[in-house]
Amino acid sequence: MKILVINGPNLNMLGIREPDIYGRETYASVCDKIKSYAAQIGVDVEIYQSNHEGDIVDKIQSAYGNFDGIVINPAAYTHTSVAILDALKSVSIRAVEVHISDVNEREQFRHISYAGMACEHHIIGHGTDGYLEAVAYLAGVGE
Ligand code: CA2
Repeated sequence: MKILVINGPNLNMLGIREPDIYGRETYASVCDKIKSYAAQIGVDVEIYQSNHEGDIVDKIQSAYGNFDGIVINPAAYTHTSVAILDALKSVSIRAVEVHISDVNEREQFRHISYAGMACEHHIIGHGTDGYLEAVAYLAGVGE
């Protein structure tokens, strides 16, 4: 099984600022954690991060026919991007939305998720372990 993990803008800054909200792990260590968990459960994983909406749309489109599942944390684009929603719909690949923080307990503008409308499952506020839970969900581990 092949899973694509997509991270949106500023998530590459993890561990550098706002540790109270996003924790102290660096982006590189989160990626390592996802890769080693995926290897442990026999999943082939690719991780992609971009600060650019169109690049994320391109990456989702390129997953068509090449991946069995998408784990996506669109970061700020969660709350604004119909383009990412449409891209997820266009490829019809099973998708899971992840947010490190509990967006529903934060500002009102973070309560709307466009990308989430194309996702079958949502893992919100479980910290960076949410990525592992999303990979496990798509792989059917623990069912
Ligand atoms: O909780 C999440 O995972 C978010 O997707 C993170 C986004 C935020 O806009 C969403 O509302 C919720 C922000 C990612 C920015 O990450 C930073 C990491 C370190 C320092 C500053 C920002």
